[in-house]
Amino acid sequence: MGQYQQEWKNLAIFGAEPAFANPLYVGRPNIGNKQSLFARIEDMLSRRWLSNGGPFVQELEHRIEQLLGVQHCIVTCNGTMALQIAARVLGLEGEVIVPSFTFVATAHALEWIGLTPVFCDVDPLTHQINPDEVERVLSPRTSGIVGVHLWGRTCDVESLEQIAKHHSLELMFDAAHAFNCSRNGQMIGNFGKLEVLSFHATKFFNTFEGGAIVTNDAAIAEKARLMRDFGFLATDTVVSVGTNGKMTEVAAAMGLTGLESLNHIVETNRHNYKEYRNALVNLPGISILPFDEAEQNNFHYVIIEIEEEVFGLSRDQLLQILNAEKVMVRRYFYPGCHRCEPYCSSSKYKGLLMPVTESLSDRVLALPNGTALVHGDVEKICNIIKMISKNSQQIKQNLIKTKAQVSGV
Ligand code: T4K
Repeated sequence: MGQYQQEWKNLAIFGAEPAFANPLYVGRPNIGNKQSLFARIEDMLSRRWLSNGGPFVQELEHRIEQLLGVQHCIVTCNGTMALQIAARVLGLEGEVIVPSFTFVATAHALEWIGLTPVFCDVDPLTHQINPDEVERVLSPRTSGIVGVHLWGRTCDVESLEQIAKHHSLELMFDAAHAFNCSRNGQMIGNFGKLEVLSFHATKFFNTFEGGAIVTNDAAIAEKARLMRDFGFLATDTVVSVGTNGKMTEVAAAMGLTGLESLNHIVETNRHNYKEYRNALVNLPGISILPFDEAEQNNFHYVIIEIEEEVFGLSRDQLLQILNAEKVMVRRYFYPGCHRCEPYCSSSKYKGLLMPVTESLSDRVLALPNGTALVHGDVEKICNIIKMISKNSQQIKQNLIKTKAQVSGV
């Protein structure tokens, strides 16, 4: 399979058989040891304790606190709910600044609870929230900033801390991509007032659906625990408004099982990322987003940028060609939150331009990674991309011809 060679005429987009029999997905879940999971589920069923702060949830919170060196972990039913609870715990009101180049949940979580997400642009090299842009969109109505550690690379925490301090703003982080990552040797989870994690099925580490708020502030942790459970302090004692953000025992069982395989997942991701990097690094018109290897990384998101003029094909053409080969690359996070509903149709956001976000969301592709890939898959994907690069002009002309034939022009 490693020797896989393909002629451009034999691309599936021109009618040949796809290179892969089964689709290779970005976000294919990493599954730990099944026997270990089944044993935990057996325990859970025997004790008939399925939710509401059961032993697996407590153990998972403890394990995550240890792993991240953080004092409090409050696990939730998903990352979006954790963001909503977090924003309420911090008492955010009015406007909250978020990068536009992120998964739409970062903005929706705020909008959902009646806040106004104010979008700012990102840095073209790192893709992270740009502190200068944060300052540019500040207003008297701003109450907080949600930094995002996009792709598990970390954002400029120190500059955001300075801005937050200077303007008396709350600062929290959407660390949905950054579980088990560090910044300057400090684990993500320890920055801002709190950080939010996602343990969705497609993430590096999953609990089917799940998330967490992590913080070193005991008062914040206490409020978050109450809000996660309808505001119940004890049986029959409701002391605050709350919601149902609880994680189930079966989700926590999946998490505890996943933690046992964490090193294996990181090593697999690192190996795949390096293979992609070595194969694609010198391809004209393709650049691969680096990881800072002095830090701890999960190596989950392998991100490439396509410069159409140099590569010879657009990002969307490359996506179509690879998808036809059953390599299900994704154009995360197209088209940028400010160009999604309800924001793009709202008068509040009229005329909003985010040049870097718009350019990146037209250039970026996420490649498959994780333990679902088998030996040889990455090499085969890279060989296809190399062949496309070498023959981009003929492929482009034939794509145009094929399109013309299909539309009968
Ligand atoms: N903040 C950020 C920065 C985030 O990225 C996210 C979530 C959140 C906040 C919110 O956290 P959660 O509330 O989700 O915990 C996926 C995930 O649904 C989403 O969790 C994630 N970010 C986002 C980056 O990716 P989609 O729309 O790409 O999902 P979908 O269904 O297209 O799945 C992606 C691929 O994964 C599919 O092509 C197939 C594969 N897949 C998926 C599932 C669920 C599988 O192979 N097996 C599976 O079980 O959003």
